[in-house]
Amino acid sequence: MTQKARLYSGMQPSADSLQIGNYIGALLQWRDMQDTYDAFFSVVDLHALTQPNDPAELREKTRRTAAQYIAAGIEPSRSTLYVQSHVRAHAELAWILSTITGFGEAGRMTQFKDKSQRYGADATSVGLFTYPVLMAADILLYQTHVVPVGDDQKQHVELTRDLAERFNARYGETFRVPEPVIQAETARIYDLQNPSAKMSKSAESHAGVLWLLDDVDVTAKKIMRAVTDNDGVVAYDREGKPGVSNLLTIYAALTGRQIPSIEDEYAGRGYGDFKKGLRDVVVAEFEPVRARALELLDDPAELDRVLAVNAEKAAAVADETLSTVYDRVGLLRRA
Ligand code: AQP
Repeated sequence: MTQKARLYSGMQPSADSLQIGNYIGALLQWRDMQDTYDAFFSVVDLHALTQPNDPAELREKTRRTAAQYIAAGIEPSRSTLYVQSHVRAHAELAWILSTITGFGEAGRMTQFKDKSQRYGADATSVGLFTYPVLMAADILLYQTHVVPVGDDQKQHVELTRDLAERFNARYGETFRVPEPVIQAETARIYDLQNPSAKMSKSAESHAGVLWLLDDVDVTAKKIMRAVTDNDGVVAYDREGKPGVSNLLTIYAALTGRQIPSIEDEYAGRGYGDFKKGLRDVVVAEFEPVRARALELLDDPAELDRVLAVNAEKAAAVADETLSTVYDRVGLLRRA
């Protein structure tokens, strides 16, 4: 039997619910890839610490994120679905990699530059600066072949590749150099109230965010109130008609249909009908996922047990890599 290539990806538990962009841009693709690859999906709680968090809420968000992975079809018996902090090797390898990362190199990461500018120097932590190094550790620990990510994470995967090559050149072949799989632009979802901004868990206003765990009537209302334009034509034009184009993207992604066929269906029918159609599609998609996630969250002990089993599977792989790394860099083994 040929060995499957390994895949690694993760999401931050940065909200009580995931949003439809996480679902379309990540979870649906993960679900489709989990049989082709030996897939590792992590809830990256250590990364979430780079934002201020209430400890009890972070724990709850971590469980909720894991429950939504499972509810969306990531099966813990087919994929390794675990919580990042349950595998200590992540933080340990991040330290080692930080010692071979240039200060200037880390400072060039655009996500850090954007976020640190937004927060100001005093509210910007060193953790936010080294975030991409922790991400590199996540990926390299599993000898990953492919990393499905959004376009905004491409630079972090490039850094991961550079660090892997640098380490290998300095200490001998240790890490597989991973390839990014960049999500198609057609999988990028924008805020329903501000369709020039990416939909985000940490958006300031929730009015334009479709949460997986929201009540269906809340979701329906948000879709009916989505920003469109004045020409009344259901047509895709990302520049000229960003609101309608975004709704078409969601419609197409959830139904598997091509955008022109949806445009044809709603030709001459106006935005009201189109939004009702989309509302029905989204509600039908979300309802079973929401119900399953809430059911899983009703039994946290069982969910924690599943996560613990998967953390052990992950740790077995990660510890092996870390132990090689410790030897290569010259750390004395404990007798
Ligand atoms: N709007 C989006 N459209 C398509 N894909 C998206 N993703 C996020 N937003 C969209 C994908 O979901 C995964 C989430 O990764 P993350 O939790 O590490 O953080 P993120 O990319 O920054 O996502 P958010 O929702 O915007 O979270 P916050 O607000 O916490 O930063 C990734 O695969 C991403 O591409």
